[in-house]
Amino acid sequence: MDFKSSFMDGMVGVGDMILLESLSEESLLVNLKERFKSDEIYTYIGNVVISVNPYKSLPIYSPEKVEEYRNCNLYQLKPHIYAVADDAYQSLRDRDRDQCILITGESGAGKTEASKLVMSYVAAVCGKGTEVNQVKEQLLQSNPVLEAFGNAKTIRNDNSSRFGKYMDIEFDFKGDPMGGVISNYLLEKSRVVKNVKGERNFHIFYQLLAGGGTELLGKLKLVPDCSKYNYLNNDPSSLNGMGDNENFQIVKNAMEIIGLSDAEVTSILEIVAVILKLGNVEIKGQFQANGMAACYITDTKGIKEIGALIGLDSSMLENAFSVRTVEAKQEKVVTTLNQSQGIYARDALAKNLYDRLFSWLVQRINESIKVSEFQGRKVMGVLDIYGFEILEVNSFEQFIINYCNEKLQQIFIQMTLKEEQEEYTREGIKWTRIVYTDNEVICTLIEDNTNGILAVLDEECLRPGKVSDATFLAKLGTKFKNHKHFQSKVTQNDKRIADLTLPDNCFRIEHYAGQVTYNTDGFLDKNNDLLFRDLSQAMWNAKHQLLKTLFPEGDPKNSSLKRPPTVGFQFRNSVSTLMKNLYAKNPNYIRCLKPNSSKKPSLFDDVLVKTQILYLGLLENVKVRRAGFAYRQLYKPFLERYKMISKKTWPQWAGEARDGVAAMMAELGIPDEEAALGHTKIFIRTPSTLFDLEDRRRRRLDELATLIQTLFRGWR
Ligand code: AD9
Ligand code: MG
Repeated sequence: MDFKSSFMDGMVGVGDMILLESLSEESLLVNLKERFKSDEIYTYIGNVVISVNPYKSLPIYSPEKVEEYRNCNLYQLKPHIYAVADDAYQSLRDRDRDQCILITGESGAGKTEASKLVMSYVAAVCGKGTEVNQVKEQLLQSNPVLEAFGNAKTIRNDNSSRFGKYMDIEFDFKGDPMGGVISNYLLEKSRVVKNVKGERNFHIFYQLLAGGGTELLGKLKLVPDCSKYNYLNNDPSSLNGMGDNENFQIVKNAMEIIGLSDAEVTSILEIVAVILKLGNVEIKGQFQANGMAACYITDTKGIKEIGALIGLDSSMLENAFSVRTVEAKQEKVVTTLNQSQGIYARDALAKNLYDRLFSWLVQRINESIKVSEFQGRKVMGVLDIYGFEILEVNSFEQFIINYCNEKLQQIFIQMTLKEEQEEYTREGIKWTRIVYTDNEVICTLIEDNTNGILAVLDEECLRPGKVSDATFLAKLGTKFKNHKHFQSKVTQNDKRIADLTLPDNCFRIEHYAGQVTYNTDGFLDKNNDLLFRDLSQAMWNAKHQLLKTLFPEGDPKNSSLKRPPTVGFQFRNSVSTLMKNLYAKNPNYIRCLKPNSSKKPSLFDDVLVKTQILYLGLLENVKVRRAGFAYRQLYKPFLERYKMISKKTWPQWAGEARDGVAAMMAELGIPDEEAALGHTKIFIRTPSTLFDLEDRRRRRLDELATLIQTLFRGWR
């Protein structure tokens, strides 16, 4: 066993990759693989924890494990997510520093599981007592509810989060949890109306049908059979083994714990039922006597059931699916919708209903778990947000998701550097500037207020006249034709760039994580996200209280309300708020890796993992940590480990640990610039110096063992 393996006793591979001897993407990969094969799924880069999804249950999350990691020093035990959670919690409680836990990684890498492990660890180690326990229960039970409504089975993950989530857990001065606040980001609402082979709609639809029971389903006029609903994917392979019935009971129980009343739960489920029924409303096309295309609803039974559920005359709804009223210069102009416009209106309503219901649910949970201002408030924020996505066809959603990841990478680099700098300052060590790859130029390309891609998109959405995805793309082409991270084929003057393999309707961005080609079809529509006014007015007219509150713009009093901000604009603003929020806290990172694409245990796909190492910027991360000082340790444990290699400190050093370490370094001839002495820690610049210390230690231990054996033989 060489140094690398023995540094932390009983360790497979290197537990902290800062100490890898040779540094390359390949060496990180080999190390992670070696550890994964022995079920060591956690590995550090300094205080960042890398987690490789085991796809099987490991015996490492027991209450005994929680006890082991409680109040331990990050480096005393094997790398574990609990160690990071504990470090964050201790720092919050004892050093009064707000914390954030940033969890990143691609779909299926284990972010949501990681966030739950952190939450359950913190819940296990923080305060006790009936009231505190109730708060903990509510915070934890928000997970199954939000997962039921916000997660779905996808090809990549059976329980994929289709929204971004940031949760602030609030503690009092003693470190007891008081409550929390959840923020949600951009739900993938297109899933409500779109079937993809092998994927499902949001879990709640199937859960309700499987677990609702005769009485409830009877009231909602639903049948317990997914195949009867057009919005549900009926591919049997996607339905098996999901435990929908059991999960529905769990979700109902969780809603009760959170404090939702029976009436509220019924209201929520009524809206879920309405959405299922909307999917079955069949819209056909016809021509009117004047030759204009129009549409009509073939079977009015479904629409009557919807009307009955929400307390609305179904003719109003029928009307909203077949005409559109536009007000121009105080005059109302009514136009008929053709079949595809009618279908579009129906689907738009279903998507909007679901999206608004989801946001309402988050707000409702917040009402239950929020606490009024109190003194000594400390916060731990947990971020579980969609990872970087490169799909076969990348659309507006991927653009937004990847922009968010670009920002997270930026903040990751900035905060790692900031943290390094702060630690050096705290310890009184001379600061050395670190060279690193900056992705600011890509962030600016996307988000710049006037010249970014999102700004151009908004400009196109708000511009009167003939605008389309194509005019948007052409504008981008002209604006960024010389940008080194942007490529497209067509410019405004329709000058084609011949040597590009890009399709005409696409642009490409060179992200920090790799190239992504975005198809602009639907960009304007998705960014606008407009709901025909006839639909929102119909919804507002319903007697169903919850439904009514979801459509405030349907109130005639609000009809002069300004156009709602675009999706891109809102997202950019919420990301900016999030970044400010994170920046003010002490960061803790969990970076999740997915070992294979088939969700199988014990399978490690080298190519797949290497891609993730690359785009998570792990090598960059190690380099940044190593650029200043690769290794640091408190004086006492350092002296304990190495005291045998110096005559001055062996067998015992009587004075201060710091002086002992200084004496040892002087005796070994290690220069100041290689080993800097801070106020509480020693900082070692290059790993080879540490390897050398470790070699000396091992040789010395061998000598001592031989000596003891000789003595022992002598005695016999
Ligand atoms: V997505 O971007 O929301 O699609 P996540 O959140 O990164 O994705 P998730 O946490 O849902 O992935 O993990 C996917 C699946 O991997 C889980 O449902 C578990 O079956 C499995 N998993 C993840 N982490 C662990 C773990 N620590 N131990 C065992 C795990 N299984
Ligand atoms: Mg998730």
